[in-house]
Amino acid sequence: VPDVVIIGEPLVEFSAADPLTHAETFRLSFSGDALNAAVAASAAGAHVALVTRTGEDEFGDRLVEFAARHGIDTRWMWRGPGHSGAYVVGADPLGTRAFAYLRSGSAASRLGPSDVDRAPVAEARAVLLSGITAALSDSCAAAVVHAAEKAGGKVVYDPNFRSRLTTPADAREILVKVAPRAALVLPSCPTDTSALLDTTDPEEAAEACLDLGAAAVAVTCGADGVHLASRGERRHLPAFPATEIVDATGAGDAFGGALTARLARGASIVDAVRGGAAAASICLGGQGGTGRIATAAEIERLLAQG
Ligand code: KDG
Repeated sequence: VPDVVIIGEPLVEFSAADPLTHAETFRLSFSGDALNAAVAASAAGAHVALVTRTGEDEFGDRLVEFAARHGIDTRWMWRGPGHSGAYVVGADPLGTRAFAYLRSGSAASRLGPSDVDRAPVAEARAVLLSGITAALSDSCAAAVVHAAEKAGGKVVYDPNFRSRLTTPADAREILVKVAPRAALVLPSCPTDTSALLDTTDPEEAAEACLDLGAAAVAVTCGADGVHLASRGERRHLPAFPATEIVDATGAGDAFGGALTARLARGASIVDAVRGGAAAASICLGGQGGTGRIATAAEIERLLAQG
C-alpha cells in the first residue's frame, strides 16, 4: 500500500527561455502540479501512487515511463479516452511566466469519484489533493471532494488557484468542502489568499482557513517563508535561501509533495513544513516543474544547516 496518494493531471511540458510571443525553441519535459508533487514526494522518501488517467498516445507512454523512472507507483495511472494534457510555458522579460494550456477534454479531465473508489485512498497515510485537479471538470471536482471524504482527516490540500482554469467562486466552493476534512491546507500568498480568502495578509488568511474547519494551515509566502497556524499554535517559519534561482515553476508543488511525504512518515507538521520549504528552495535551481528535484538527503542537509 502506498504511503502517499496524489490525484491529478500529469502534463507534457514545453518550456522556453523566451517569451511565448516569439519563442521558437522549446524543451520537452514532464510536469503538471500532481506529477511535480509526486516526484518530490518520491524523492523525499515516500512510496507514492499517482492516481490519474492519461491518453493512449505516445505522450501517455512517456508520462508513465517518466513517473516510473522517478519511483512513482504507476498502477493507478490508467490509460483511456482523451489525449494526454500539455502546457506551454515561456519566460517574459520581467521574469514572470506565461502559461498556455492544451488540456481541455484531456484523459485526466475524465477522472471521477468512481476512480477514487478504485484507488488506495482510504489505506494511504496521506492524500494530497489540489485545486487544479478540482478545476479540470465537474467530474474532477466531484472526485476531489469524494477523496477528501474518503481519506478522513489525512488530506493535505493545495488550493493552487489558476485563473485560466476556474473562478474564485468555484475554487472557494471546493475549499469550503475540503477544508473541514484537511489535516493541512497550503494557500499561497498572495495568489490563493486573495482569490479565495479575500486577503493578502498571511495571518488573516490562516485564521479564515481555520474558520472553514482545517486542522492546520501553512500559508506560503515565497522568500518570506511560511506562516503556520493550527488550532493551538501560530508560528513563522523562514524560507531557506536558494543557492541558485533558475525558475520558480513547481516550487509550490515540491513544497506540498515533500511535506506530504514527511507527514506520511510520521513527522510533525512543523518538521514536515520545514522539509517542504527546503525542497522548494532546491527546486528553484531547475527549469520547469521537474528540472531539479530535492532528495531526502539534500533536504536533511539543508535542515541541519538551520
Ligand atoms: O505549479 C506548476 C504548475 O502550475 C505547472 O506544472 C502547470 O500543472 C500546471 C498547472 O495546471 O498550472
